[in-house]
Amino acid sequence: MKTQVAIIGGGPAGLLLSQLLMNAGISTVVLERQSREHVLSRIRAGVMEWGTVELLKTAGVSDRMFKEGFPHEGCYLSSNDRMLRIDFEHLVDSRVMVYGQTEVTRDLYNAQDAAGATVLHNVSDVVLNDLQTSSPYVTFTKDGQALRLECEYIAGCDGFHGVSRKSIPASVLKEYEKVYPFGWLGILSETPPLEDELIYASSDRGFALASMRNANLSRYYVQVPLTDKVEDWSDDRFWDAFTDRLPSTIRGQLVTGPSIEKSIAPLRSFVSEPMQWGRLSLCGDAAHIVPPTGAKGLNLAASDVRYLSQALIARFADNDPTRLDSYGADALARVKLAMRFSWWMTLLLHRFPDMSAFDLQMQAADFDYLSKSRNAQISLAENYTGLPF
Ligand code: RFL
Ligand code: PHB
Repeated sequence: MKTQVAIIGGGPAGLLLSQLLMNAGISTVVLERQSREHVLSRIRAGVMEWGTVELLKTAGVSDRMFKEGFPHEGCYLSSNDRMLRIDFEHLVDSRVMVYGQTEVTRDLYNAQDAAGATVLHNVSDVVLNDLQTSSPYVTFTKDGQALRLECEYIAGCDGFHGVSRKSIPASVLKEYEKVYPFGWLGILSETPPLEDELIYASSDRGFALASMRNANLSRYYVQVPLTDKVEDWSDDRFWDAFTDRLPSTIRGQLVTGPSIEKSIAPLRSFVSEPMQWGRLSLCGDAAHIVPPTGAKGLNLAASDVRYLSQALIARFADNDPTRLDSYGADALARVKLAMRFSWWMTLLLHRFPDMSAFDLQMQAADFDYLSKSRNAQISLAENYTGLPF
């Protein structure tokens, strides 16, 4: 098999890259380890920066999102009983779109089908070869058959546990990581959302987040110790803990019901450098992970794809390799800013097990400053709705 760009991983980053490149007349093959059903069963992100929304529009996959998604012009932060609304619209003239990652991925699969894309599922033994030459290739197994895909460039969009990052020699890779001493227990429930906008709730009992998917589908999270298992959390226990962390003024609004999904995700910040090595470019979770507090994971994947698609299009359409040469550095600079924001928002809102009385005072002062300073709110709004490219 032969293509111009081999894409490892058929999650949102890989599919979006494939769609943008195909729209520009560049051939792609996507290799995905899982089945399509499996990829579409993963419940993940829910909030998109407007830059991500615009990129999906450019890719021609935004019709359903504009019909079924919910633009939000603000969000709430609370600290015990204090509630603060961050007004994106007035502070930075921007907004976000609430539309599930699962739906984005579904829209991308449908668009790829319509474009006649080659997306191979259930592939295994993916190995990237000759990355430092102008004719790299990928070997893999599909339906018991050993196959070889020749290409000009490889995009590693295979998530945190993929093979792409590991194909860069350890002597070249630098990795920076912070593992947080807690996770998020998330549930989906067919109940009306607590509020019209998201609530990031900090309290003496820990953090909670009230998010949503649609008018009758809520997505709620609570901070839990890393040692907890999903089986430890009955629905009743979840609702008690969640309610307890909300400002008392809004507790009465909460509608509870059975959970239809429940999972725990550990929180970490991770970035590896370089994001590019020879003919391999990494995109999305393959190169970096952020804690979900700032809602940046999917948005960073989209941001990388934006830089890489433009660079590859310049390379193939205008024979201009300069943007491709600087892809790693360009993408990484924006990644680091979003990592800083996600880390800061995590520190602002969570209870860490080892917090001293001083740490607690400073965290409370951070919230107080945010509630009193329009400049601090502008900074939060600017970062949350998405920094420029
Ligand atoms: P993905 O989605 O992990 O896709 C990678 C794909 O590669 C495949 N793969 C391989 N394929 C071939 N060969 C191999 N050897 C392979 N190894 C892996 C995998 O099967 C998979 O299909 O990475 P991608 O595309 O970079 O997308 C990143 C996003 O999925 C991720 O950043 C977000 O979900 C993070 N995230 C959030 N991001 C936001 O922007 N806003 C949010 O509100 C938000 N909330 C969240 C989140 C992530 C969460 N969890 C569970 C980690 C909430 C949660 C709870
Ligand atoms: C979600 O709806 O899943 C969600 C929203 C905002 C976040 C994280 C997750 O910061």
